[in-house]
Amino acid sequence: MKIEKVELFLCRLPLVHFFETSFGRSYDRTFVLVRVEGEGHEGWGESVAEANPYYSSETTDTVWHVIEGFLAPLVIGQTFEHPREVFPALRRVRGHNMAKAGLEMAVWDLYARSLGRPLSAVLGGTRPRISSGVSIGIQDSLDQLLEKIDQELSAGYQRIKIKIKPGWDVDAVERVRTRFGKIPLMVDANAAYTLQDQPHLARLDPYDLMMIEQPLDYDDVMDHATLQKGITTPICLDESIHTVRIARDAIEAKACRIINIKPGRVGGHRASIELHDLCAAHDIPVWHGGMLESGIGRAHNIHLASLPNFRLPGDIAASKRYYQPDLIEPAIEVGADGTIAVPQGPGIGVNIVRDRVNQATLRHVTL
Ligand code: OSB
Ligand code: MG
Repeated sequence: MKIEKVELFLCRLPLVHFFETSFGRSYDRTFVLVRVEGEGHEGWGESVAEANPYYSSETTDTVWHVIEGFLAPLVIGQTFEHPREVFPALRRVRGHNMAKAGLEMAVWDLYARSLGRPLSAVLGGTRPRISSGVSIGIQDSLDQLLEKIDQELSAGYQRIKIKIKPGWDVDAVERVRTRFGKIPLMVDANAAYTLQDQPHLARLDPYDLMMIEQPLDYDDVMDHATLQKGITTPICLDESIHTVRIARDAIEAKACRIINIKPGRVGGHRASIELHDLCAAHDIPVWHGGMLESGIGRAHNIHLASLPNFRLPGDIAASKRYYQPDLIEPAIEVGADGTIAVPQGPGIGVNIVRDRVNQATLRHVTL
């Protein structure tokens, strides 16, 4: 399959509801879409970098710069037998996994479309529906948080994740448990604590949380291993897992019992499959994270989450929780049982509404 053309779209969409984590509140989402063309087919990817370097050091501007200047020239005019060859072809460029993933995932879509097969089948997915959970940001009050959780449970979601930070943690969990009992519940700290907070984090242990996600720094492994020895709540790593190699080290060091896979963080579908397989071999359950993607990135996530070791509900929820309207038709919907159907059409299996993409576009380039 020859890659003939790469297009980038810098887009911005307003969020249906603001989203607050330990590093701040956002009311909209800026992201880069990647469209590739080859041999009469197209493919779409979405880079999960945000406008600011708070979750990750990459931003929409670095993604643009790196794809335009360094990654696109490594694929345009090249022929790939299979999309698994793309990530290794980008190896000269160190890091910039979110930029690589946007491009690499577009080529997987292109390839699956050219075969007329759903992306999940090409990735090795085995389930027709995936389990869906929600990630609920920090709210203005605990009452508002309880209200939101109530709505999401009524909508059928299979697990609730709440964002925590110092000052919004043990009390929030206490209120949620008192009100909702034994629901599947977890927390995500987005690196808001240090090892010195261990006694405080141990106060979460009695609440029987499924896990605490990324309590310590974004580039740390060993402090997490120390922390895990001192608390009973399982640690799940998100930000720290930049590569399959770091995951291997983290598992070896017992720094986590669960791993969150986001293809954008590790460089795309190929690296995600390797990470998935590594975790399966060590009996580490994985789940699919989310980055407030539009329907394009979300559709990719659904296909990947159909692989067998995605044993826990992920942060992949209905389009209407994020964007109204979404960039795709039909919108992603969640059934009353809290599952999402894996689209069965070719590639990512959703239609991209070009008028909506154009409306959301701030900048465009054809390479
Ligand atoms: O840490 O998982 C995270 C969103 C943006 C950046 C980081 C994270 C998140 C989420 C949202 O938790 C998950 C979603 O897309 O619903
Ligand atoms: Mg997280």
